[in-house]
Amino acid sequence: MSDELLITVAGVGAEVMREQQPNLPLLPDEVGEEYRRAYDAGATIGHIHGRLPDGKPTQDRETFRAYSAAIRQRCPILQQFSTGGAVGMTVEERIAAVDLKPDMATLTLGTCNFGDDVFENSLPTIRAILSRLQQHGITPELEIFDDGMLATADVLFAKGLLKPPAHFDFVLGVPGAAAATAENLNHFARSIPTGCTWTVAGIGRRQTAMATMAIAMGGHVRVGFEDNIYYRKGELADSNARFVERAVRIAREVGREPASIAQARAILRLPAAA
Ligand code: KMH
Ligand code: ZN
Repeated sequence: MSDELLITVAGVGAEVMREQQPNLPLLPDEVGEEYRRAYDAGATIGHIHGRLPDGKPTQDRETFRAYSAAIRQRCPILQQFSTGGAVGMTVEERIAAVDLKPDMATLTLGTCNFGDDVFENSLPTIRAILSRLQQHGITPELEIFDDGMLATADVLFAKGLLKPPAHFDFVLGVPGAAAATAENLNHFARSIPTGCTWTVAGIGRRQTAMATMAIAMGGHVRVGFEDNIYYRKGELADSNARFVERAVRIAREVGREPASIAQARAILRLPAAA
């Protein structure tokens, strides 16, 4: 376990709309400012989805290029592109921007229900995304929404397609996938190979409880509008940074400091910055 805490800000997502969360950033400068505020508050990884100005989700390369530049202009937060995109997107759409060579990109290790929809990640889809990431030398973050996805990780490790240690993100609380419970978090954290690191993304009102458990267990934390729009019951968060600030306060109470960018690179086994 590292004492330093990785905090990922997932500030945009593909599902939440302005009608639900008026502070959702959509334009590049809005995204840049929002991620800069989150970085100033202690976040070291920015998980990025694309949106058109009207809020429609997109994985278009030019949108990612503009977001990436707007963030980079303002702060050195590590950039992690989503390859999950939004449900229903084709694999080619989902990976269209990875040739921009972000610091990391997500790789979901299985199909699951996603509310009324299905988030499709068959083995051929996983292999196609992984191969594109490897072609560009991009470190994947392995997204685990359900127990079976841990078994898929084992298969990929056994076949040598992935090499431990890897970094996992346990996304707990999506309707139709694994619930955000202490039992599931403990089970997931114990199921990954020795030396691997992990983050938890608790969905909805379980975000803070899951983050608190992860902080105590030696894991890492993801917060932001993609997963949760309320600061507390009935109160919309006025920015993603509020969630980061709260994670930092909780971490400091148990003796953990937010990681610096250099520490985050070391924890994630990313190459040192050029
Ligand atoms: N929007 C979800 C369907 C990822 O970023 O890699 C998928 C997702 C996962 O958000
Ligand atoms: Zn995402």
